[in-house]
Amino acid sequence: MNHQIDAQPYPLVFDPARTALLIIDMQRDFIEPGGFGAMLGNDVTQLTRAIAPIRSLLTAFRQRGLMVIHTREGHRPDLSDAPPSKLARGGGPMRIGDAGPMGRILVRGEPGHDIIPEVYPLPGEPVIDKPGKGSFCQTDLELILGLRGIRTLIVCGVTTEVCVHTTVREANDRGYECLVPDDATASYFPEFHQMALRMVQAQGGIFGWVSDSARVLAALPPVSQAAAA
Ligand code: TIU
Repeated sequence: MNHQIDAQPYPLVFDPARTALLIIDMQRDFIEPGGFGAMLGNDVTQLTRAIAPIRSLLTAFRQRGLMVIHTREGHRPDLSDAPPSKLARGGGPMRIGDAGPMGRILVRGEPGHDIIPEVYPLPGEPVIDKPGKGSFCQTDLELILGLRGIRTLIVCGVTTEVCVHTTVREANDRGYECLVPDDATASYFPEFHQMALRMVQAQGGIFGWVSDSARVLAALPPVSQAAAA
């Protein structure tokens, strides 16, 4: 059954059963001091604003039995999947793979690579480990979405102009309809956040739609109706 989210540049019509909440990289390495985000010289406190809205969406999707997918950016411990160009970036004394206060930076299995407790995945919720910024590059995300018949993605997480934006662009080119809730995404640079969301909705929705968590929540079916569907 179709529902409608109040969004820009125009309302998004969607079928909840064919919609997934895609939560991008809510990892300690980006959100807490001492991780990859801080290593790049960023003020990580800028990202905390997205936690509560994401948690609301996550709770609502879980209550209705709708699909939830989490992603994590990171690399194998031997860094064999990390391009030398990526390893060389950053400019500071620390590099991906170096030991920091939350373990080796951006390495799978390390404490900093894990998702923050507030939005931690439940068993049965797919977690996509991705080596790059986009969630489709060298992952099985498209296979998982296809098997569930997903056509619409509510994309939230961090950071707006990097991994969220790259994922929305990749998804849009693959035919998925993407909506980004403004308050459920965040950037180390508020002005980049704003511009990134303007880019999504510009030109008649060149990459997708922009809305906010309250409007997404208002458009979801009642819990009982979703459970019965
Ligand atoms: N640096 C930055 O803004 N973001 C990333 O490196 N990865 C993600 O956005 N997840």
